[in-house]
Amino acid sequence: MTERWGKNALLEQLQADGLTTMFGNPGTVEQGLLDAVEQHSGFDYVLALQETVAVGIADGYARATAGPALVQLHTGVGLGNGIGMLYQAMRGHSPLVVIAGEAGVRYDAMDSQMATDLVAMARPVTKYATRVTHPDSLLRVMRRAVKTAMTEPRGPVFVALPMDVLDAVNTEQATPSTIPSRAVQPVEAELDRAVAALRGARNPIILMGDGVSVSGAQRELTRVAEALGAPVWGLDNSELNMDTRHPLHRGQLGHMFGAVSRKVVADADAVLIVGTYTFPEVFPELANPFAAHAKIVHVDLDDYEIAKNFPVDVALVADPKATLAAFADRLGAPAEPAAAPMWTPPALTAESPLIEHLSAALAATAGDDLVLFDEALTASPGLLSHLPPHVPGNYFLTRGGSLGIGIPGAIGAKIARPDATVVGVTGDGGSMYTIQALWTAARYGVAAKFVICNNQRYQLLDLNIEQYWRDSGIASHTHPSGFDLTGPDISFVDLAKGLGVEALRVDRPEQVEPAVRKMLDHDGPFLIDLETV
Ligand SMILES: Cc1ncc(C[n+]2csc(CCOP(=O)(O)OP(=O)(O)O)c2C)c(N)n1
Ligand SMILES: [Mg+2]
Repeated sequence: MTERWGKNALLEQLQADGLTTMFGNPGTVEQGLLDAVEQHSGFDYVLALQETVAVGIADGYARATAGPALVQLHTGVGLGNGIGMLYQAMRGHSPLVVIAGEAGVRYDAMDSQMATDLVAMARPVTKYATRVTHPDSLLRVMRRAVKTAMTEPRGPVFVALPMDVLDAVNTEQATPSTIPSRAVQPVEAELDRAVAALRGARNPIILMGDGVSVSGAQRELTRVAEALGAPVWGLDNSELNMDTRHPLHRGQLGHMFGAVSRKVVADADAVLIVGTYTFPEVFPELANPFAAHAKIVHVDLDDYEIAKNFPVDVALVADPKATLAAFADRLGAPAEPAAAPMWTPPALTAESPLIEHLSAALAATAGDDLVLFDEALTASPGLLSHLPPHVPGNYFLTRGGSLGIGIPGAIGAKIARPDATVVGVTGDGGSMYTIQALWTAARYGVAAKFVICNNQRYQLLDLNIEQYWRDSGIASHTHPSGFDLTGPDISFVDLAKGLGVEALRVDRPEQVEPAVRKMLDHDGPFLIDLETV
């Protein structure tokens, strides 16, 4: 039996699981662990200056690798700062393995400085939250945490690590965590029932989400859509689940108002829901929006999400890839989807918004290895106008409704995929939640690129309140002053430079192309402050 300190055993365990990059922000109760990280070969510590940033970078890294990512936070105060970003990681099923230090189990009864119930804090924003209380179960608990994070449906996990547990002698053996396969296909009779419900529908529709991309089922989904002739809508859809240029791809249902989704699904006589819940909106319809005679088939690995709000006819807890392939075969779909989708970019004129010019310039300059981290919000349609997402793994949309992922997410993606061109696009509002992430990019030479869509306002809030006024019969009037970001001007160029990142302001169409070229040619992180007023 090998004897070493718990903190060293922990690093061996993390290494066995390939978790050798630690995104974090330290404090005194993690000093022993960080000391060990420095001395243990093969570990990288990536310092973030605020915990939201650490979680955001890890989230981008996990999304770009489709694997787990390790986050170290500083006890309750650090975990508290990370909670909002952890919420979006949980909604997005990111397998983040979050650890936080604590003074020690021996101090439990003292209720002294920094003491708090970390597990209770973490529980609502994680799939599993626990605390190691005995040195003999440190690695056992870590393996359970990694397994839980990585088992579909995936999600963030949290482990509190008291210092006296890490400083005790540990004799456990480090060994890779077991990740159960959930590549399960329903039995024949269930497949037949599902296909019978869908086949022959006159007005079928498909509602898809990220369960498709997690399972790598894009091709199978397209085969089924083509066989049924069903339009496909994205719901909990933040990655590339279907080529957005495909003629059957209809786009994204909004995340705000259930009335919008109701209109889309009301006339369908067959609905295939796959890899999403219904409906991921802030103000969803309370009444069942599906037609009474509609046949509903729901395929997901997350049993909790199936029939969560409305009954379905055929409910299959199953892997989308295997199941959709079986559907497609039964429906007689060819093995491959039809020929490459036809798509032509919209015309660009001097009057087009600058974000469309930027989209066109990026499309002309960057290749298919362009990875977009899209937190552009109201500028997102313009951003995608010449860059319709179509490569699996190269498009990441913000999720969970929590702002601030644009810059750190792009940094995490670039750390994960150093050879790709990674561009994070965010707003003047969204960027300011995590702007200090630029410092981390500069410090580690992470050559991600950033675009701030600067309209000097929280425009989405302006649009939403106008909708609220319309729905409530309230006459339009002055918007709340809290939606307005004019004065003082935020100088993103100065901010970026102050944090070590080169930057340019762009406010005229003719500046866009040279600025994009300069950004992509620059061999480090680079920021464009783009006027989008
Ligand atoms: C952490 C967090 N705080 C506040 C909000 C509320 N919120 C939603 S959209 C928005 C405005 C975003 O502004 P910006 O990023 O500039 O994009 P724009 O709406 O102007 O396109 C705000 C504040 C949120 N979603 N998340
Ligand atoms: Mg804005």
